[in-house]
Amino acid sequence: MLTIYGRANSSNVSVAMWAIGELGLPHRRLDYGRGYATTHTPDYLAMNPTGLVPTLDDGGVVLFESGAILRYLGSKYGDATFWPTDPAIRGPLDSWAEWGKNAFVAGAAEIFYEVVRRKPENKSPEGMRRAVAAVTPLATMLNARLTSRTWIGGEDFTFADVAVGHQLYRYFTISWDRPDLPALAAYYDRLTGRPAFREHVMVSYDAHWNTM
Ligand SMILES: N[C@@H](CCC(=O)N[C@@H](CS)C(=O)NCC(=O)O)C(=O)O
Repeated sequence: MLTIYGRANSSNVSVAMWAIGELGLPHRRLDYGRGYATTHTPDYLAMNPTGLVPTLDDGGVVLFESGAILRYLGSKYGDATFWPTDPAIRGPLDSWAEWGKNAFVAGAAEIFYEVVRRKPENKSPEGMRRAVAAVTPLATMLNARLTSRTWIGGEDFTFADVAVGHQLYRYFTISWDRPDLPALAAYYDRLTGRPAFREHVMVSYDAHWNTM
């Protein structure tokens, strides 16, 4: 039985939970993090010295960093489609996974902060312009990748889709003047057809309004 420590409304927790859902793994998730059980205890910090969520405990194997958790789950429990064993196939997918968890997350988070998290008194047209300028080239790059593909790798859904796609629920449901990127929009539609995406990624972000 896997244990995930982390609140369901965290996008990083959603990476771990979506992977768990796709792989059909028995698990329990404990509500830790902002608004729930504190992570600032010696016991939690011994598992995850960052004091952030998620943390995974798999029978005493303890990991933090959602990208590392995704790769651990893929390599231990994924089949050769979700987690290709051939480095020549997995490596290029991992480029997208790494980009998704770093560059795309950073750009998408800026928009989410501007629209949802910032208190009205901390919002500014300049902040919004900066956020749009940050995310638009990234979304455009993703759109180009998806123009001729069903999933990030091609015909098969893989770990790279989890690393890239987990930001898209917020990206497509917050209110902003999104660039017109049809392949990206179609990809998001396909993601919403996946039960594990609906359960673990399409989670209310109401608790995030006006928190910074
Ligand atoms: N790079 C880390 C970032 C983790 C992170 O920033 N987690 C946020 C939630 S998305 C957090 O723990 N926030 C504080 C809290 O909930 O107490 C990862 O990918 O796991």
